[in-house]
Amino acid sequence: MNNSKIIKLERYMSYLLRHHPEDLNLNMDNCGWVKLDELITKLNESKKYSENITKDTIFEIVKTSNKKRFDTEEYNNDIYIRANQGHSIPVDLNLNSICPPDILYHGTADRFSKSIDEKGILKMSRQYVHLSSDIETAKQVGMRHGNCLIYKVYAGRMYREGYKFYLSKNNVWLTNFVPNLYIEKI
Ligand code: HQG
Repeated sequence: MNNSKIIKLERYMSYLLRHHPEDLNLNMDNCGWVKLDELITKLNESKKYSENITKDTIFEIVKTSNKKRFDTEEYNNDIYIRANQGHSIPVDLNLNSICPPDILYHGTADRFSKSIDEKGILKMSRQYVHLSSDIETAKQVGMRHGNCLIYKVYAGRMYREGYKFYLSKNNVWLTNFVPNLYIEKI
């Protein structure tokens, strides 16, 4: 598969595994895992792709995904795949709450700033608010929405005051809500 087809397939896998497994009638367990064989069979049956999708195609995506969006695991002789973060459907990612760095960043669009300044950073349609430990990643996330605006999040202070933080396997910081008293525009 050429690069642009791989990117398109990666995007569709994110859509399926984070938001809409029912689009291909995938059986997903409550931790977000889907059998790899089932995913491949149903992708091929969907006739969305002119080339045959194989295990190698999917493993290439898992390995080369710039954000390491997917994880695989073997259980009872079957390989399972799931998204590391970004879900809008409720899944249990089995993450333990850990102490975050003092400062994290959230990239957004400037048109959301009035509402964010008022209500804080909400998870909106996703399971968690997504934060990064570096400004560059926040910039890229924000640019997806328009004119990028970056908030500094006083995560250490939040943690000490009882808020929980989680780190996904691909190093995205997750939390349930960031009240406006812990944010500052940069
Ligand atoms: C904004 C991508 C108004 C929030 C990224 C964001 C990330 C508010 C948008 C991951 C608000 C939701 C998640 C409020 C928050 N009023 N707007 N009170 N509170 N918002 O896409 O964080 O590339 O659901 O700032 O890299 O942009 O797909 O969240 O702009 O890691 O792997 O509401 O998705 O990963 O947008 O992105 P999203 P996000 P992938």
